[in-house]
Amino acid sequence: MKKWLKRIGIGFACLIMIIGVTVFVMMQMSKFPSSMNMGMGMSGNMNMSNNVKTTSVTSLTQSCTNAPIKKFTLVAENKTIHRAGQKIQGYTFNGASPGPTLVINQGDCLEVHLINHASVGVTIHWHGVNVPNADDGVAGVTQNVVPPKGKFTYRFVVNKPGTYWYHSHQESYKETDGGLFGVLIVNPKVPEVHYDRDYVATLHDWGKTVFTVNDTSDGAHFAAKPGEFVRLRIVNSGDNEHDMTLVGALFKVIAIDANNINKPTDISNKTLPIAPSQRYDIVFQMPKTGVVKLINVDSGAASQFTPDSSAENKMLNATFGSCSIKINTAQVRKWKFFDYSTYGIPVTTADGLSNQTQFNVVDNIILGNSLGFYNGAFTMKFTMNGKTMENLPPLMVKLGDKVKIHFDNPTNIPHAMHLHGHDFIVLDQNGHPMSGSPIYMNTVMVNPHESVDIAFVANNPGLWMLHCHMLGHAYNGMDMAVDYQGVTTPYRVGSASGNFPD
Ligand SMILES: [Cu+2]
Repeated sequence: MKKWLKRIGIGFACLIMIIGVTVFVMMQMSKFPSSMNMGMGMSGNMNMSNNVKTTSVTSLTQSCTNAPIKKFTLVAENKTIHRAGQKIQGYTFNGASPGPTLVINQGDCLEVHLINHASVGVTIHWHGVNVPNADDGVAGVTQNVVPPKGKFTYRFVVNKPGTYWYHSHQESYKETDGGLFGVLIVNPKVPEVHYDRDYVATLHDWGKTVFTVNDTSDGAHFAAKPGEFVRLRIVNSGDNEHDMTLVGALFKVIAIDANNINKPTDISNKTLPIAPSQRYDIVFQMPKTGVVKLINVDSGAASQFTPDSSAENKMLNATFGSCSIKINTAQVRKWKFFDYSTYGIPVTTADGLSNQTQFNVVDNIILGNSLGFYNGAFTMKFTMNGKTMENLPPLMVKLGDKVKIHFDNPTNIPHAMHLHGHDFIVLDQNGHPMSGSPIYMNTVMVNPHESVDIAFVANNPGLWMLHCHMLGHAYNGMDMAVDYQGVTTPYRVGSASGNFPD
């Protein structure tokens, strides 16, 4: 009997020891110290020479003098969102998800009053807009998180027309995925393309089984008459690539990520692989039969939901016009992917970037993943050059630098790499230079076992994030900073401030 008690005692002591060690290890492995200067990276920036003038992100704002001011109010709230028969505990702007589509004109000053009625801190990041740094909406880098009952005003001029979107950049894997996003349309001063109808299709993932176009999981419907030209702005606000194809009409891809394609040609029987956070603007003419369908033929997460892989995922479909159309989905699934590297016609770029440019900053980033303790759990960590965000030094640049980044993905997991504050040009894929229109993006997909070279001109001083827009990957480590020399931030990331940008 005593022997048994002794054994139980030893067992109990061992158990306590194991729990103690686990808690200690998890504390050591938590992502952030209680306060971290993320803008400067963990390595700090102490070797900055004394004669470099410092500028705080708080002063990197923009005057709206002479620009027409367009005012909007966005109220963030907790809300139960009903999709596909499920009740999702999510968040809304102005009671809806997506939030309101904000429409302004090129050259307008966008003034947005964020009012936070949600139970969590919120910010707004203006995805794809090259905002002044103070308006970038990254909690702990460009501002403090707006707490429950708090307010914040974003104010900046938008000079480039196109399709953009906005979303929270505080715990974005919860808040953006949970509904805090909407679309921003900037109309050009001089019309660039003719269209009679202007529609938005926002593709969103609600967990692994529910998908929506705008606010519906039953397939969206848009009115359009035979012969009319339709501009469709496809925005992927979700965490997965979505493979979309148009059936019933030829179409042109006129812009990717609000960057116009030079001389786009007609496309048929091709599938658009739309990466998380990307925007594809397409234009098509309604046929005489009066019906066109945008259908989803994902080979990724959405198709795993589709019980029969020869069928399309109807949640992510949209119909234009009112007749019915019979689609041989098995056939459509065989269509090739649209290849932006050969689309359109080459032309000299406004910023002068090309494969011939002499770059004065060159960086190589190897995307990876490994198992380990992170965010207080044993999980898959996502890394750049083997490191997670708190250990990644920033890429330091100065105004006017010509910067080239080589992304290499030797893994089986795709990554959608997003740079804040700049448009970057895609120079090369897997060692093959681009042969069509210059392609500028805000997010580039780096597929498994592929490499991509991008480049940008450092023309927007600040502290900018470079991260995977598969927000679960960003949450698990795949973030770093591109920092302009001399720019500092008074904000901190971590539990002391409550700022958690991803
Ligand atoms: Cu990723």
